[in-house]
Amino acid sequence: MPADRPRAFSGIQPTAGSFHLGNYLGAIRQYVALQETHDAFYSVVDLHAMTIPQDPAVLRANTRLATAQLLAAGLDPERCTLFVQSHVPEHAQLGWLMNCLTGFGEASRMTQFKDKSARQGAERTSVGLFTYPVLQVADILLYHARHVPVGEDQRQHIELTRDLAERFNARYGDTFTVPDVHIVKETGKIYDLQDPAVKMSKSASTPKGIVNLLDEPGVSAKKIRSAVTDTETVIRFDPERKPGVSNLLTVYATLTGRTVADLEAAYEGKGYGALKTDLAQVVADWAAPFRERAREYLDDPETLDGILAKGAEKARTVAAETLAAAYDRVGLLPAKH
Ligand code: ATP
Ligand code: LTN
Repeated sequence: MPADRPRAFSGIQPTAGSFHLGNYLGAIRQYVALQETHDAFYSVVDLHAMTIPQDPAVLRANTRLATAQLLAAGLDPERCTLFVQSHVPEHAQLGWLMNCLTGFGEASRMTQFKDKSARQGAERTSVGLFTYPVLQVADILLYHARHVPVGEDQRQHIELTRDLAERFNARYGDTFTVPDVHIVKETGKIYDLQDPAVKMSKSASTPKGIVNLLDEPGVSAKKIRSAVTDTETVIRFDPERKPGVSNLLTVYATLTGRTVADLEAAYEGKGYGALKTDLAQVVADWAAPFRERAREYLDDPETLDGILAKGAEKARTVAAETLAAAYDRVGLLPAKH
C-alpha cells in the first residue's frame, strides 16, 4: 500500500449474528470504497461489544461471522488491514490515557450512551458502556486516521475524537492526527422499516424493522412488503412528508446504482406494492452472492484466522509506535529491557 495515501479507520461491533442494511449502506459500503483510495484499517471491535453482556461462545462465533461478512461485502485483505480489536492490546492501553483526558461531563453528554442506558436502566448499564466512545477515540487516533467512515449516529463520537486529539496535542505537543468524519449524506441514516422516524438498529429495532443481510430472501421480502409507508399512493422522494417511501427509494437507488429521480420516473403511476416487490427482488439479488461468499469464509476458519493474524500484525506495527509516542509525551517512565 503506497505510504502517501491518507489513512482511514473504522470499527464495527460483532454484536449480532448478521449485519443489517443500515450497517451495509451507511458504513461497510464506504469501507469497501475507501480501500481503493486510502491506507485503510478496519477492525471488528470485540472490546466494544463487551460493553453489553455477551455469551463468550457467541461473542467468539460472532467475531468470525462479522469478519466473514466484511470480506463477503468486498473488503480485500490485500487492499486493507482487517483485524480484531482485542488482538492489538494498544487499543485498551491508549484508551486508558484517553479516559484520563476526558471530562466526566463531556462523556455524560454522549447521546448514544444516554439512549442506551435509558433503555437498559442505570443499574444494568456498565461503566464500559459509559467510556465506550473514549475507547473509540483511541481506536481512531492509534492509526492517525484522516477519514472515519461511519453512519450518522456516530458523528458525535468522531467530534469527541477531534476534541481529544486537539486537547492532547495542545497539552503535550503535536502527536495525533485530527480526523474528519466521513458520512455519506444519502445513506448515513437508513430507517427502521416499521418506524421510519428512527434508524434501523441491531439493538433497538423490532425484527420486522430490520433487513438482515444473512436472512433468507423470503424473510427479507416479507419485511420489505410490510414496510410502513403513508396513506398517499405517489412514489416520491420526500423524507419530511414521506419518510417510509423515501427510505425504500434510498435503499433501491443505492443497491442498483440508479438515481432516485430515475426511480421516481419509472414508478410513476405505479403503487407502493410494485415498488416493494421490486425492491425485495433487488435486495435478494444483492444478498444471494453475499451470503454465499460469507458461507465460504465461515467454512474455512483457517483462512479467516490467517487473514486476521496478518491484519493484527500490520495494525500492531502502527499502533505500537503511536502508543509509545503518546506514553512518552505524557511522561510515563519507559521500561528498561
Ligand atoms: P446499535 O444500534 O445496536 O448500536 P448498530 O445497528 O448501530 O447497532 P453498529 O455496529 O453500532 O450497529 O454500527 C456499525 C456501523 O453501521 C456504524 O458505522 C454505524 O454508524 C452504521 N450504522 C448502523 N445503523 C445504521 C443505519 N441505520 N443507517 C446508516 N448507518 C448505520
Ligand atoms: N462505536 C461504533 C463502532 C466503533 C468505531 C470505532 C467506528 C468502534 N470504534 C472507530 C469508527 C471508528 C459503533 O457503535 N458503530
